[in-house]
Parts: sequence; structure tokens; C-alpha cells
Amino acid sequence: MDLWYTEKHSENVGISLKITGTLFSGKSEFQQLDILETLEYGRMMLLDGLVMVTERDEFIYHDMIVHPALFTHPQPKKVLVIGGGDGGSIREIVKHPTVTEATLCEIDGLVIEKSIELLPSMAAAIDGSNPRVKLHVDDGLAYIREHQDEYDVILVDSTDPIGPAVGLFEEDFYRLVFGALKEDGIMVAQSESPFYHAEIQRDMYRNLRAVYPIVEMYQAFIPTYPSGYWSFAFASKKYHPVSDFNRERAAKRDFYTKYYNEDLHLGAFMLPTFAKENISA
Ligand code: AG3
Repeated sequence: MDLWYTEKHSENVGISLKITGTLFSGKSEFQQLDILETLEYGRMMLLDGLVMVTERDEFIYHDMIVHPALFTHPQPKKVLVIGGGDGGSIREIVKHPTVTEATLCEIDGLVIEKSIELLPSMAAAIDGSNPRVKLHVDDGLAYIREHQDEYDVILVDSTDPIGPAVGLFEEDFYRLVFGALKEDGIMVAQSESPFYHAEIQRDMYRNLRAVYPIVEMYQAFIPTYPSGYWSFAFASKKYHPVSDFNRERAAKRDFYTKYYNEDLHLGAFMLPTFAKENISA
């Protein structure tokens, strides 16, 4: 018998992966969580039926949500991740020797628990063994309200703007994040697919520009997300991701990144016309 999982990307299009079984399926206070074993992409985590990560292509997303900001900021020390309960972003953050404290604030304790149990290649950094890593099971908005003027970089590693993540795409939230950053801080947020989510992008970038002096979009290729073409918002108080980027420093990094490199850092900010148009108004 053939078993396939399909995430629908529109009424008429979806992505299907052949699976061999279910490792976990359950409902938390916030959402439905499923972890499935696929044939070609390793283990796959779904929240409310949407693909969050697979073991095979998560390196692209996690390299790209972390390294552009951490190689633009000259000395990132305190970094906060909102969402990201799988631990993949924290794994990349702690590769940076300047980082003294990497904090994860995830609303859903079940996502953290099951990731540690079933997705160790991502969650090894959040299993309690790294003294630089702090975990908070809390609502991101509540957390940053209590931590103003504290962080060099804040990453919003959220799901789509439905369910518990809706508030993470709004202007009030971006203002709170602005306040939680130091005077030269940087925020990065996953910003959906330029191909499918033009309206979400328009509102999101409008909200960001109402708060931050520097707002740029950059892109990455992520096979298991809608259209495979994904984006991130770079919102900054002082440093520009292209003109303030220190190529030498990124080139001299002493750790391996399977997707990110100093050439790609610059190339990722060069957008096709339709993507520029999504965020031009
Ligand atoms: N963040 C998920 C991005 C949204 C994917 N959307 C979708 N499949 N419809 C993933 C969190 C990884 N740390």
C-alpha cells in the first residue's frame, strides 16, 4: 500500500511526499503536531498540517534565517528566537563564537519536547546540554514585553500567519521587537513565498517599514515549502545587509554552512521583479 502526505498550497496544487509511517500525532493546547517518516526527505514535522521542517532540506531554512543577520551584525552576543521549537535555528546561532546567549521562546512546549525526542539533528542544541542556550515556553509577545533593550538579533521563526502565529505578522509586534533590540539591533522573520503569498507580504513589509529604517527582503530555495521559493525579511536599526556586510569576516568563518556562503549572502538580496513588486507599496 502506498501512503502519501499532501500539503495543499492552493485549492488545486499541493506537494506530496511518500511516507512510511507516523512517529507522533497529537494535539497541544495550540495546534496539531505530526511527525512523519518520509522516504526521500527523512523525518518531517507538520503543524496544523503545514510542513515546518524535513531532515533533508531544513539546512537551507536554518542557514538562511540565522547567518545573514549574524554576519551583518559586527558582534552579535545575545540572540533571541521566537518560535523555532525544533531547535534548528539555535543550532546555527551557537556556531557563532561571539554569541554568549541564545534564547528560544516557543509558545508550544510539545513542539520542543517532541523535537528533542524525534528530531535530534535539529534539537541537539536545545536538549539542555549547552550552557549558552536558554529555553522559555512562553508567548513571544509576553516575553519581549519583559525584555526591552536587550538583544543584538531577534529571529522570528514562525509558521504561516494563521493560528498561534497571526500576531507575529502585525505592526504592534514589530514595535515590541524593535524595543527589545539594542540601538544597533537586527530582526529577521520568515516572510512566506513571494510566488504564492503576495498579499501577506505586502501587509507584512508595510508593517515592518512603519517601524524600522532598513527593511529588505531576501530569498532562498526550500523544496518542501509552497512553490519552493521562500523569503525572509531583514529589518534593522543601523546595519544594512548588503552595504554594511563584511565579506571577509563571513568568508573566514570557522564552521561549515551547507547553504550559506559569502557570495550567496549578497545574491540572496537580489530579487526578481515580481517579488520586488509584492513589497513595493
Ligand atoms: N517555519 C515554517 C515556515 C512556513 C512553512 N509554511 C508552509 N509549509 N505552508 C519553520 C520553522 C522551522 N524552524
